[in-house]
Amino acid sequence: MKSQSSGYSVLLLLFAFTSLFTLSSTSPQGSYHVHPAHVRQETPVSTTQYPTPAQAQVSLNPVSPCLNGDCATDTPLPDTLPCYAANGTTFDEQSGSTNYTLICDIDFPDQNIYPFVLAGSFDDCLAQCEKYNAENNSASRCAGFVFAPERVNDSDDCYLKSSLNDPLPATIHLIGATVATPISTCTSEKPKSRPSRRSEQASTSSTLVVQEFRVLGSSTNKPTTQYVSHVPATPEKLASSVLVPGINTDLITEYSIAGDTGVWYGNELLSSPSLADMKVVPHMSRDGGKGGTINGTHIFVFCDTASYQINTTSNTSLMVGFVSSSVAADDGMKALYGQPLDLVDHLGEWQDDVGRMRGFAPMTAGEESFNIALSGNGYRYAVWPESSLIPLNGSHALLYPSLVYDVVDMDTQAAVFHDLGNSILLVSVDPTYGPVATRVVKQLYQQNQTTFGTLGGVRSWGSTGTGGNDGSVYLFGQTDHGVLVARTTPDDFADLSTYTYWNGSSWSSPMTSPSSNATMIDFAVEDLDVMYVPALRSFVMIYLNTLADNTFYYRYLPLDLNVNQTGNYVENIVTSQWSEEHILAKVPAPVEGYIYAGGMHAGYFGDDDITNGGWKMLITWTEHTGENAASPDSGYAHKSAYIEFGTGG
Ligand SMILES: *[C@@H]1O[C@H](CO)[C@@H](O)[C@H](O)[C@H]1NC(C)=O
Ligand SMILES: *[C@@H]1O[C@H](CO)[C@@H](O)[C@H](O)[C@H]1NC(C)=O
Ligand SMILES: *[C@@H]1O[C@H](CO)[C@@H](O)[C@H](O)[C@H]1NC(C)=O
Ligand SMILES: *[C@@H]1O[C@H](CO)[C@@H](O)[C@H](O)[C@H]1NC(C)=O
Ligand SMILES: *[C@@H]1O[C@H](CO)[C@@H](O)[C@H](O)[C@H]1NC(C)=O
Ligand SMILES: *[C@@H]1O[C@H](CO)[C@@H](O)[C@H](O)[C@H]1NC(C)=O
Ligand SMILES: *[C@@H]1O[C@H](CO)[C@@H](O)[C@H](O)[C@H]1NC(C)=O
Ligand SMILES: *[C@@H]1O[C@H](CO)[C@@H](O)[C@H](O)[C@H]1NC(C)=O
Ligand SMILES: *[C@@H]1O[C@H](CO)[C@@H](O)[C@H](O)[C@H]1NC(C)=O
Ligand SMILES: *[C@@H]1O[C@H](CO)[C@@H](O)[C@H](O)[C@H]1NC(C)=O
Ligand SMILES: *[C@@H]1O[C@H](CO)[C@@H](O)[C@H](O)[C@H]1NC(C)=O
Ligand SMILES: CC(=O)N[C@H]1CO[C@H](CO)[C@@H](O)[C@@H]1O
Repeated sequence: MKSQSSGYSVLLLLFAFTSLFTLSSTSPQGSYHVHPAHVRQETPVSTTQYPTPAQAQVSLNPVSPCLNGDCATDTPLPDTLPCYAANGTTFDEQSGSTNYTLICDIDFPDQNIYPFVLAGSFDDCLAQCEKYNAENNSASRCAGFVFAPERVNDSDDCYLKSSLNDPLPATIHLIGATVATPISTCTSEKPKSRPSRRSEQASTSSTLVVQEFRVLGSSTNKPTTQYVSHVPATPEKLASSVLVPGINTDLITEYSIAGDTGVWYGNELLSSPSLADMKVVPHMSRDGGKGGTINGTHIFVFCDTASYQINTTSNTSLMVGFVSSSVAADDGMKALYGQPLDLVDHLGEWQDDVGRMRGFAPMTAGEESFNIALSGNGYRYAVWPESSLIPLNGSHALLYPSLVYDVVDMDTQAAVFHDLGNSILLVSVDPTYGPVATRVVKQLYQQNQTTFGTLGGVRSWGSTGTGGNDGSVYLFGQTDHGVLVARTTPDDFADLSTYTYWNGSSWSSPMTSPSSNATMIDFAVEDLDVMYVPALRSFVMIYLNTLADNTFYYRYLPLDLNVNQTGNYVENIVTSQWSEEHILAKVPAPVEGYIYAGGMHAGYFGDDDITNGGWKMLITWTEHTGENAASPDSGYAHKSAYIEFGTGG
């Protein structure tokens, strides 16, 4: 099982730059003067070692397969291109090994690998970045670079960047390029472009402000010490003719759900299950971790999850299980006391007493059989829940996990993810066995379609009020230039023909094209939550942009919107004007990479929660620890923070 490694391979587009201030004030043209601030970074800033094969695949991966038909065509190299033409485009570097995204006139201060590099051209600067990575691929990475064409052949015209935090506008002309970097299996849709800086004024004098932001720390995993003693269903073995590499969507749509996948919550095979002790308490390493609240249970849903058996006598670890999704629930409400979350894996998650998991999202027999036969060779189907829970009613919520065909090059560990649309999970909580998902639709949207729902959605409660079964369900569709919105009803969400799409003026049946400009917001986001905030009588969105800048942002609709809770109040998200962008929280930069899978955990603070009339909000995200997945710190850290809002004048 190759697993945790491919867990490392989604790329993100990053950016590169140098502070203009530093550039212009400390590196006058023709001078070899070196500012102390630069000297500080003379040696590569990060010397993190990648201890496992899984993590060693931090190599430049090819940019994602062309999704949704929005592939950039190869662009001429930008030395001669005007910046506005190059801004944000992706190009295939001549070597054919790496795709870059160009960003003009933006800098990332204080993250230079060297004080500066002399380069004869943009191409040369790019080549130095590649050379650095070729030679130093187990130590720090060149995440991108900026080139100052006006200083060409001066000493300080090329700056290699070890990371891409805090992008700032530059005050001299810079052409930067950012390389694709592996990040998370949880992110099958890659960031593709920078957000527009269009600023929209709220049409109100009141503003929403952040009064407090406190990082709580890394969540701990507490697996149960018991499991449901049952004989697992024997996996179906398909004919060898279908167990061959290559996309075959019949494996998704034409087979029933495999009996040994999905959380065990009781079935006809075992009328009186008995609980038995686990022989070992497995160690977990897992990606993602957004969630939400169902009738008082706070659940967290993860993507690729490995479980390990740690032998403390021999000091060895053995991966015993690997599933493309798993689930845990809050234990003890620690965030109420300002502490990191404790998460517990429930009884129904275990296949056996040594810690093999059944997975959260049920797999079809086609997907399962294929993975058993071919995942060792680098081919597998994955079902990745990536959004926060979309409330459905008082007992259920929805998730629209993406369906992905993952191909890993077993030599380089480079992974390519083929987006195969999405699926629908109906999620509830079994009092004994824990959170459980039913895969009510095997494949909803298909390859090359906008996967409405995978980015999340928002519930519009009807006349029976919060938790009822009327009203509408709004679903977000991620594109490289913004977010489209679809709508369906709580009765008909499993029937794609009931979905209508916002086309800029009304809800109409034909699916909006991925290039449609009828967006709720006209910039790309990596993660998004939109919620109604009763205390404001308005809506708030929180999101991570595609700049990998370790920052949560928020926007809101005019406060005291004339929303009528019993009307179609959520429609305001496409008809009203969102405010300009505000910073919700700047998260300390992780040891490695940057934060992702950032979301709001709706309802954590009960009546004080922002979604229930209060001002408090729990946010969570995931980052890489730089550690071995089997180590006590695991490969991923799921973190949380407490936010308190207020209003300003
Ligand atoms: C670069 O991106 C383009 C368009 O997305 C794609 O066709 C090409 O194969 C990519 N090149 C590499 C080396 O990944
Ligand atoms: C490039 O894009 C950034 C961000 O949108 C913008 O600030 C900058 O002015 C653009 N540069 C050019 C030359 O168009
Ligand atoms: C910069 O230097 C390179 C090699 O030294 C040379 O080929 C190139 O013509 C120079 N460029 C300019 C603009 O002087
Ligand atoms: C742990 O390792 C020791 C020493 O190699 C071995 O004797 C023991 O059987 C192992 N325990 C398990 C549970 O595998
Ligand atoms: C176990 O292995 C780790 C890493 O190889 C080492 O740092 C640690 O000291 C070892 N512990 C024991 C008890 O041997
Ligand atoms: C919510 O949970 C309680 C038990 O804690 C249960 O009595 C109630 O029926 C549940 N509500 C719904 C809508 O399922
Ligand atoms: C919520 O919706 C699900 C799916 O339609 C349904 O099975 C369940 O009974 C509903 N729960 C309530 C409390 O109405
Ligand atoms: C999606 O697009 C790719 C590339 O254009 C194409 O090869 C494939 O057949 C398309 N798939 C579907 C289901 O339309
Ligand atoms: C949106 O849909 C409505 C109703 O189907 C139609 O009349 C209108 O022309 C559409 N607008 C656009 C911009 O497509
Ligand atoms: C969206 O807007 C862009 C820029 O104005 C334009 O090039 C594009 O054609 C528009 N897309 C559609 C589907 O109208
Ligand atoms: C909201 O709408 C309902 C139904 O249209 C109406 O009966 C009610 O008076 C409205 N409430 C407010 C506060 O406008
Ligand atoms: C090409 C390049 O920049 N290589 C560097 C790799 O790292 C060592 C030190 O760790 C530098 O000395 C090399 O110059």
